[in-house]
Amino acid sequence: MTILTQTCTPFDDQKPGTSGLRKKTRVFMQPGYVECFVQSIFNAIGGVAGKTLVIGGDGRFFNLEAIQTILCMAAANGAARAIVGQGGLLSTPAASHLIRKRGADGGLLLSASHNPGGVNADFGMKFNTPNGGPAPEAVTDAIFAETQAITSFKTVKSSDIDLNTLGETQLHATTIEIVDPVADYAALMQELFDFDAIRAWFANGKTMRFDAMHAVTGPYATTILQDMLGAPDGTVLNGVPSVDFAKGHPDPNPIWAKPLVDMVMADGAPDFAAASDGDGDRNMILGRGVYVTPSDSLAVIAANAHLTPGCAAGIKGVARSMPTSAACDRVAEALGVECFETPTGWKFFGTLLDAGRVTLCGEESAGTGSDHVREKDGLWAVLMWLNILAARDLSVKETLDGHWSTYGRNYYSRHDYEALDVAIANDLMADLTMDLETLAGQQFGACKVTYADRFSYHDPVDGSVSHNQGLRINFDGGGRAVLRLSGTGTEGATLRVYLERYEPPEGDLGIDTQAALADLAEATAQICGLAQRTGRSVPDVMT
Ligand code: VG1
Ligand code: CO
Repeated sequence: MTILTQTCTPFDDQKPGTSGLRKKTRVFMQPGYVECFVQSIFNAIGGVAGKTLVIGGDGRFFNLEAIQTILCMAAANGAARAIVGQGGLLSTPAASHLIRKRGADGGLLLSASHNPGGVNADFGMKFNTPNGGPAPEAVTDAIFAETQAITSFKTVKSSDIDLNTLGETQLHATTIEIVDPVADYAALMQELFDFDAIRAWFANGKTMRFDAMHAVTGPYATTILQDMLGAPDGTVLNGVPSVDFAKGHPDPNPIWAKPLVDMVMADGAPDFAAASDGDGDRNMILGRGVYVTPSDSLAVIAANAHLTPGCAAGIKGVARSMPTSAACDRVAEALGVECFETPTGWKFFGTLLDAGRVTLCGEESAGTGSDHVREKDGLWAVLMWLNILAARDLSVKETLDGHWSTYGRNYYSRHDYEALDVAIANDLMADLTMDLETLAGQQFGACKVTYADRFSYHDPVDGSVSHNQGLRINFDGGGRAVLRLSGTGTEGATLRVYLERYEPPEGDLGIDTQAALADLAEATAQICGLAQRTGRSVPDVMT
């Protein structure tokens, strides 16, 4: 088989964001585009000769084509083995587990996560390192540098590899191994959670709905919840992955998973409901009549994790992204364990997890996970909740109310302003950055700024520093607003405004969230001149 060296043009793109490269699908479909990025990854990690790679994606449009391209390039670049999920499928957490379990040298994960899929929607690709986690900044910077200089890639010509039949085939000197995408992951979940207790919970007539949103978790949830845990058929909704997620937006939040939220708020609601995103790393937790914010979910998990076999010895520490609410900080304090505040993006948890400093991690954007893998894990969070509910014999609402009456409540909401003009959004952030120091002591409506700063992170494990990770405005009385620009959007700029206010256990724990944060939202809009600059007075999405 001849190895072909073909020319390509360097990228003129901006730097990949928090989760690798995300673009319109048609951008990825341009001849040589995937090749250029993949060769850049290979070059940046010192080549793949003799190495083992895990490859899989969330099944969206172009997943299979991209995998065929990658396999030809892996063969041309001398990879020893490519482990591929059957049908090209691997959820992000399952891929993370497979990389770790098989001692692979890394993985290529194909997904644009919660972004819509289809020829006119989004596609994405990222590299995970041998620890199973998303590449840290040093590696993504090296990949980016390669994309700016690359002039050629290596490939072989081959007819399509059969991705549907389990077993091994050979492509040039590379062994291609097709594996069941669910089996290893399901076995890991069985080790971490008390499946007998959860099975008994279902057997006692408790009900659940899991919305896979036509994305990758369908097969995982069906196997684990229905086949292994005995939940009746019909527990998993939208469980067959589709290339365009049935034209939906596979983002498990109250906007995009509204039918599920409506279901738990209506008569005849199930005891528990949950959803996951395109690639299976996010989660939404619901109970009868109640939505649990991701920040609260992390805190509840931290307070109860010891009830599950995987965390029976207690947790070592907790880490949360900076914009995530401080609800888990209070639990960490009560448990006497460390709590870390990291920049947005799972890659920043990797060093803490590898060093054994933390057991649990979470982000306000519906990401929760633990040291069992190096990605956030949607189904893991769902099983964690099921295990807690079964162990405590409480409803979701009782669990949450009990938590607040012990620790107090961090009212929390994120307001997203999407598809803004990039220059306007950049100017807003730049001007606010300039003004930060002058804000202290100023009154905006009902709120007075105490201090404001720009978040830089000093990794306590490897000493690396990441600057410019969001603007923080703190208000009298403990309220807080955080502003940052999204690194995962594919259209214009997305401004995220994160609002938070703490109410102690003896305070009013039953206020409507948006009402509780209205003054803070108003003050923040005034501070950054939101309406004048963007012409927007209401966010596109509030979670
Ligand atoms: C968003 C979230 C962030 C998350 C990232 C990837 O990033 O805010 O918390 O880690 O998506 O999640 P940004 O830069 O758009 O705010 V996933 O499920 O899309 O891999
Ligand atoms: Co995701």
